[in-house]
Amino acid sequence: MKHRRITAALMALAALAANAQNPFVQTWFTSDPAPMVHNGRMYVYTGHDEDNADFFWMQEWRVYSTADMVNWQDHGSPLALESFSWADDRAWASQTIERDGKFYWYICAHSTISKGMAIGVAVSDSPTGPFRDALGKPLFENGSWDHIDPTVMIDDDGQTWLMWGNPQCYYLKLNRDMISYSGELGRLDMTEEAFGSPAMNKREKGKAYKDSYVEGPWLRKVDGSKYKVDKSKAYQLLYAAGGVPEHISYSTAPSPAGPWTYAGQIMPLCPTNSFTNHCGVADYKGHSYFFYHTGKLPRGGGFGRSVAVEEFQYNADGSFPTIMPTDEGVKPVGTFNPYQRVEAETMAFSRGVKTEQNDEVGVYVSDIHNGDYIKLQNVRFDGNQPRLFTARVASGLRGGRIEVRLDSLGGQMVACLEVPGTGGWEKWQTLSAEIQQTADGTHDLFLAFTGRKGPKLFNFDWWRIQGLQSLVVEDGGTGAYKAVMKEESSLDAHTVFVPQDLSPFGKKNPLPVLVWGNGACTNSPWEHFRFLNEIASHGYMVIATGFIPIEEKPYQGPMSTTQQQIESIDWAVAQNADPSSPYYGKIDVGNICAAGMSCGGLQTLYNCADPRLKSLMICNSGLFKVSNLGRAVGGMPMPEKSKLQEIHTPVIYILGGREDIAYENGMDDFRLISHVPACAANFPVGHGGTYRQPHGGEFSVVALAWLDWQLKGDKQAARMFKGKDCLLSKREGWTIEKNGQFGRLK
Ligand code: FUB
Repeated sequence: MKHRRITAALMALAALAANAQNPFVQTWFTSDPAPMVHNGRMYVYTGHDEDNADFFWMQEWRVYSTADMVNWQDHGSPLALESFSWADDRAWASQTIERDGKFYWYICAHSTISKGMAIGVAVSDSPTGPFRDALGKPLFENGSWDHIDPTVMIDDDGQTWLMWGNPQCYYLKLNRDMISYSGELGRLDMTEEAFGSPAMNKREKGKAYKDSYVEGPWLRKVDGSKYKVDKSKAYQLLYAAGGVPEHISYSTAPSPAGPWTYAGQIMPLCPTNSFTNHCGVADYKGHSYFFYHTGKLPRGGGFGRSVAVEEFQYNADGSFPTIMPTDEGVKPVGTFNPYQRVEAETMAFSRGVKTEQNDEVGVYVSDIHNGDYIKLQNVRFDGNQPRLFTARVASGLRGGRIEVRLDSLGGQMVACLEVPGTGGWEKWQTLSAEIQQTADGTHDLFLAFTGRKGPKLFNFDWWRIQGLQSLVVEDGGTGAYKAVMKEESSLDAHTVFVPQDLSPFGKKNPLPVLVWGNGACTNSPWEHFRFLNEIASHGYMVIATGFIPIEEKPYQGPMSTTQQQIESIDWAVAQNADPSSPYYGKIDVGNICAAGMSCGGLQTLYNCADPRLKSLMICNSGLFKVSNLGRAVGGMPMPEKSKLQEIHTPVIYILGGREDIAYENGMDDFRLISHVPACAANFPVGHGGTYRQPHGGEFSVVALAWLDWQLKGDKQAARMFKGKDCLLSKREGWTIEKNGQFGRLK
C-alpha cells in the first residue's frame, strides 16, 4: 500500500516536472515566502511545514537564493525556535530586511512568557546567517494570539514600519537600530472601505461583503519614478483574504498608518491544494515577481505547503494585475555556470532527494535513492569544452552512480561517476569522472542517481565541471601573432602556447615546434609562461610539460616526467596529420627544438637522441659531474656525461653567468661537446633567468634568435650568433663562447 502511494506521488511529481518550475523547492515543504534582493541575488525566507503534519507544527525557518530565478540554492535553516529562548511553538511567517550591513529577520512564534503569539527579531551579518536573537526576548507581545506574520518596510524617509496581525492588523514604527520602537502600538482601521468588510465583530450577519482581511500582510511602497501612482495610493498592503480558503487581495493608502482603501484581488482562489495563501513581492534584474504558496507537492496539502513564484507586470499606475498560479513558474534571467564549485543543494527541480546540514560541510543533499535526480536549468558550457565531472560524496552503504545527462532525464549521458561506499554517511570523498562527450551552448543538466533499488545510495555535498582552460598572457606577446596559452583535450598534463589566429599558417608557413621542460621538473610551466608565450607570438607552437598555470603561483603536485617531452612531440606530429585537428597541416614537424630550464634541461638532455629533433636549447642547466652529484635534488633525471655524445643537433646553452648554480655543469657540458655545433651564452642574472620578466626578458630575445635561425633558417637571426663580432657579443651583459664545430652552421 505504502509503495503504491509513493509511486503515485512520484508520478505526480514527474508530471509536474516536465516543464515545471513550481513549486520551486521540492526537498522540503516550505511556506510563507518572503523575498529579499541583496547584492545581485534573490533570497527567499520561508517557513518549514513538517512532513505528515496535521497542523502548522512548524519548528524552523529556511533560506533559499538564486541568481537566475530558476536554479535555487538551499541555505538550510539558520533560524529555528531554539534560537529564541522564549519561543516553544509555531515558527510561523516571517520577513527579512537589510539595514546598515546587517540583516534583520522578523518572526513570530509562541511565547513561553506571555503564552500568546509574539513578534521577535534575529540579526546577522550575512543574509544566510548565522542569525541570533537580537533581544533575548520578544520585540512585542501582550498575550494575544493575533501577533503573527510580521512584514517590514523601510520608507524613503528612513522610517521602518513593522506590520502584522490576524485578524487585526497592527503596526510599530521601529527605531534606526531596527530592534526597538517608538510610540504606541498602532492598529489599522479594519473598515469595509479599507479591506472590503469591517472587523469580524462588526460584520452584519447574512451580508455578503466584497472581501475581508485575514492575515499575512506584505507592506510595500510603489516606485513613483517608474509608475504614475496617485499619492493617495502610494502604499500597498497585500494580504491573505476571504477566510478559509484564502486568496490574495490588496489595499492602498497615502501612509502605512492609513487610511487604507480596498483595491481588489491579486491572486484569486484557485485549486492549489492549500487553504492558506501568503505572498511577498520583489523586483529582480528588471522583472517583477510574486511569491506565494500552494499545497501542490506530492503528499502536500494544507499543512504541507510549497513556495511558488510567478512573474508579472505592474499596471502603468503601479496597481497589480490579476496573477494566476502556474506549474511552469518563471523563465530564467541568467545562465548557470557549471565551471565553479556548485553546492549539490542547488537545483531547478529535483525528485526524491532531501537536504540536511551539519557543521562540517553545511547543507548537503541526502536521501538519494535509485531513480532520484536533480535538474539544473539553462547551464552554459560556452565553448569551454567540459573535461571532468567532480563531486564530493559520502556513503555509509554501497554507493551508486551519478549520471550527468543533458536536456532530459533520458538525454545524452556525458559522464558517469561511480560512487563507492566511503565508510560512513559523513566520510566524504572527492571523486572525478571524465566527460566523454562534447557539450556546447546552453542545456538543462540532469544529475541522475542510480544504484541498487531500495536502499539509500549516498550523500552529495558539491560538484563541479572542469573545462579546458585558456588564457591570453600579458598582451598576447610582442610578436606578429598574438598568442594564447591553452589546454588541449587530446594532450593531458601539458600546456600549449600558439598564435590565437591559426589562419596564416599552413603548408607554406608551418609552425615550428618548441617542446619545453620546466625548472625543478615542476608539472606546470608556472615560472616560464611569459617566456613561452612570447616565443609562440613569433609564430611557434610551444608545448610545455605540465598543467596550465591559470594563476601564477607555485604548482603543488608531483614532479613531471621526462617522457612528457616525448609526448609533446608525438602529439604535435599526430595533430599535423589529423584532418579533424585545427592544427592539421599547420605544424612544421621537421623543425622541432627540445628545451628546458634547470631540471627541465636535464630532461631535455635525456631526450636528446630523439631523431625528430632539429635543435636543443639547454637553459640554466647542465649534466651533473661526478664531483657535484651531491647537489642534485631527488627525482631529477641524471644521465651521465656520456649522454652528450648522443646529441645529434646543434645546441645552445643559455646560462645565468657565474652566479647560476648550473653554470659549472652547463659550461662543462659545452666544453665536452665537440661532435656537433655548440655555443654557451651567459647573461649575469643567476639561476632564475629572466623568464618571469615582461615577455620573458633577455632570455626570450636570445632564445627567439636561436629558434628563428635553427628552425626557420632566418639569416638575420643568425647574426646574433655567427662570426667573431656577432650581435650577442655586443649585447649588454651577454658573453658567448662557441665550439670548433659552430663555424660550420649556415
Ligand atoms: O504558516 C503558518 C501560518 O499560515 C502563517 O503564519 C499564515 O500566514 C498562514 O500562511
